[in-house]
Amino acid sequence: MKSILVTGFEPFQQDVINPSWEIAQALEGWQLGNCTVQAIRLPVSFDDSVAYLKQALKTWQPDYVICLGVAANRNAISIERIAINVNDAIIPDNLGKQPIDQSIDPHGAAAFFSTLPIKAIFQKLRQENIAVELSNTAGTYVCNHVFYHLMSMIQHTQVKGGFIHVPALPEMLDPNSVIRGINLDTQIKAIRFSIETILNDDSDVKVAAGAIS
Ligand code: PCA
Repeated sequence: MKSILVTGFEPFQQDVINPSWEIAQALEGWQLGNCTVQAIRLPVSFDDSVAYLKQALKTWQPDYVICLGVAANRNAISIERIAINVNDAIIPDNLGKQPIDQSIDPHGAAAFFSTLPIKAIFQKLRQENIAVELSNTAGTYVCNHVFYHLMSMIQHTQVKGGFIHVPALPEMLDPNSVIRGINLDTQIKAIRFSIETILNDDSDVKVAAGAIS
């Protein structure tokens, strides 16, 4: 048996729901071939999120890890390419901590790359007509922090991992907003397709999905 750990976050700022946890929760126990999904909810805290993740890796010993978080200003499922070694929080986390221009790990690498087949996932979601983009920044808040620690923790192991940002749910947004969000069913489908892609083929594909600026 293999396992895939899917993490989601608790709500933060004024929101009462975080789609990343709704997705992870919906996928808990889902089996695909010989692989089972384990889900955990991470606190939106620079310190505790990493402690929870570390504990989950120890407990579940997953073969794959997908960390999910919401990026409410985005309109598409955002496959993250890179985690950078900086915290620069424009709002405090749920425990009041607000690091500004601090290294995540003063002795660590400047950045880590996702080891998930990001282009294959991108291509699969595009084929399924789900709004998707490749992203070169996971921000500098708790999501990037968790992504960086994840990649650091699994770097010398066989475990493959990465981060996907999801948009807000339409009901979380101001009706006048230019951002439309994506409904929960489609978001769950998108992460199911992502898992399918990861399990089908560990290797990535060469399709252009970068950015000029
Ligand atoms: N999104 C935030 C933190 C938790 C979440 O779901 C982020 O993008 O950093």
